[in-house]
Amino acid sequence: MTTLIKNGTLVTADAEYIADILVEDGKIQAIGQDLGASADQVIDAQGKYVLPGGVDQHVHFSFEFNGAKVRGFESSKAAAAGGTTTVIEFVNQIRGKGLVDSVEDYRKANADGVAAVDYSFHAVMTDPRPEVIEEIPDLAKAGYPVMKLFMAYKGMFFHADDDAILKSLLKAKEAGVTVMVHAENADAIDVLQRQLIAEGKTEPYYHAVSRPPIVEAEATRRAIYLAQLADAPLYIAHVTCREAVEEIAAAHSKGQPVLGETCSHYLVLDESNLAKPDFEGAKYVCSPALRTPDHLEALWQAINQGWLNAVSSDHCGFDWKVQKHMGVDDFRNIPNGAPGLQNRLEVLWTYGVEKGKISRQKLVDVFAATPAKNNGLFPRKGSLTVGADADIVVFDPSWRGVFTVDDMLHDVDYCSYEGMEKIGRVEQVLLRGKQVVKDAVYVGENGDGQLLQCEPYGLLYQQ
Ligand code: DUC
Ligand code: ZN
Ligand code: ZN
Repeated sequence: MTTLIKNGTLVTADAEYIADILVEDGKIQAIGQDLGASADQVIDAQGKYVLPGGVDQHVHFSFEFNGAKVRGFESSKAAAAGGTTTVIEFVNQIRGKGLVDSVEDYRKANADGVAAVDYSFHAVMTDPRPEVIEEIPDLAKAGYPVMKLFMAYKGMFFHADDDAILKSLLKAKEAGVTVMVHAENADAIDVLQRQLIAEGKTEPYYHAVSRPPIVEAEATRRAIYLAQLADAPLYIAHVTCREAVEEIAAAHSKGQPVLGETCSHYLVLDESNLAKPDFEGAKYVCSPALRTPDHLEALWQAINQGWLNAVSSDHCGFDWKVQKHMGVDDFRNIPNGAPGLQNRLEVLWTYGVEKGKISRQKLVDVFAATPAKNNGLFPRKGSLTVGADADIVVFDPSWRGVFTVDDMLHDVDYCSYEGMEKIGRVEQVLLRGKQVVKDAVYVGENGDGQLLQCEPYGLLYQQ
């Protein structure tokens, strides 16, 4: 089966040019002019942009919060519909089980044969016994070379203290495993939350008040110092504020291998969403919290500076009607997380490229190329090069409309960007050569995705 994508403007992380792409056996076979006159299928991309399929290095299909569980891998078709052809999911280590076994057992039961796009995992260490720390190098051998620790969430089983983080950093660097942290000061949040609840401040808006930028900045700085102590690279998940960016930038300027990501919602939504009436604000309860508008500009700048090298979705599919309402009397019980798997590219295009915040090359860089590098998947993923997987998006920049839940395939009863302007849309998507989006309609199926083997030390790839 051969497919020719002709007359499109190819956009990669470092170039833009008009060319045809010939796809054969799931790979990019050739890039050039006047290719494949006899291709089985032809997609005319005249007037459209042709991008590598996105790599979303931060999604949740198994996160649980006070017994509420997010939508699973069945909903990964939303990724394909939004131009993301690779997802990397966080899997909590099961107490009493090893890191690799926890991921493998979860994968077999939940992802294999179900995922609609290609996939891999980050192990979340929850049980830092000495033998678990010793096991960290096995993650690299198993193809899961980026692990995560939660500095936030005091009292929850996945919370990690400094002891676990330092030991992980020391062991991880031996094997090329990258440590990623969710950086928020769990004790400070707990104190502020108790105080607010005691004052009767129970509404969703107080979620943001209970975890201000400084709790993120403090944990970011602490993690950076621990990484310095261990002489190990460090990756900061979902950076949301100027203060945390400044910590990363300072470490970076000293030559310390510290980088981070931000997420689509932190770039375009702000804490005023949490104040929406009739409990609507609960839709926007995610952690770290949405910030005041001035922080958004700092994040765009950090992307352009390279301190934040990826934009993820942190997709977390809790519904509003039932699950978010668990916290109707106490914001602490609102499941943390917001859906966004399908929206990353169109948000970055509309509010990044169209508003002049980032170039098209930078969009491809943070949407596809660098998340692929971070996770040891480049150039197989995130690039338009001969021999790469034919994960390709044809994007129509002339489309105009709005984001709406009616278009979402994420199986949740709301869209985080409901009613917001949308410029451009994902029109065609190939996943390893198979067309999974045709004329903006999802035509793939669960099970189209394949497990990926990630190579260790993706983060240092970029130093
Ligand atoms: N924050 C979220 O908002 N959702 C999932 C996990 C997290 O830390
Ligand atoms: Zn997190
Ligand atoms: Zn997350």
